[in-house]
Amino acid sequence: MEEAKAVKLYGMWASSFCMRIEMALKLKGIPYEYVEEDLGNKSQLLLQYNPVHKMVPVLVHDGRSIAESVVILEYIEDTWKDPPFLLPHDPYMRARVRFWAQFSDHALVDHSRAILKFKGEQQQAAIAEFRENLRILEEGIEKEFSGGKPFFNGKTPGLLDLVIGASSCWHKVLDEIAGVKLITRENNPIVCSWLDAFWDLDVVKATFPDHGRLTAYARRVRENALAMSP
Ligand SMILES: N[C@@H](CCC(=O)N[C@@H](CS)C(=O)NCC(=O)O)C(=O)O
Repeated sequence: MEEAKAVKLYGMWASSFCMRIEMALKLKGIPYEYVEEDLGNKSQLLLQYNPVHKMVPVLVHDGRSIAESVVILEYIEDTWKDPPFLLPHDPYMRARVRFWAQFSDHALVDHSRAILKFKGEQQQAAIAEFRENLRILEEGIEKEFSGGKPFFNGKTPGLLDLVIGASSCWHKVLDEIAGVKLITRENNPIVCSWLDAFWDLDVVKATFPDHGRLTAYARRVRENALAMSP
């Protein structure tokens, strides 16, 4: 109980950035307390813990806060040193994991947001960019992590698996909203077979929100965004 008090995660149920952290904590077996934030009415504590970005996730460990999901994942790995490991031991391969995690956040997540919030030509352009970046990612990780099976990290998922994998619950929602199939077995065989293994993990099943609830939430976000666009 004392230990559970030591780690708190400030999150929001629909945020895949927060899901990454929940999955990492569960994988590592770290007890934590989850605090749901209302992003429309952020708590004073969230503003105090993340004054720069004012975003979730924030991890608070023994009263000290850490923001930015990838920074938090690295902190978890550096602090709880027992297996399963989230990063490879070799410094070069660790750097490659960080590179692709950063690429994925910019090249996939940013375009996912655009697919959700735009329509017409802008949405079509975001879909095309997403697909092209997924192709680049698939080619890159196949070359660099082909030894890693079934995960990029090997037998157990690591930082890169969590970063790319947590977003995948949103890809299914975007398929429905945009009437497309962003990831297909035909175009993305490597990503698809890796996703099969990822979705099969108990920690993933226990963390991903209900698809219907997430889709309803996404439709509301989209309606608001479209209502505000000129
Ligand atoms: N780069 C950040 C992104 C986190 C992020 O975008 N959080 C969103 C929820 S998905 C948020 O807190 N948004 C509130 C806001 O923008 O005011 C990370 O990796 O942690």
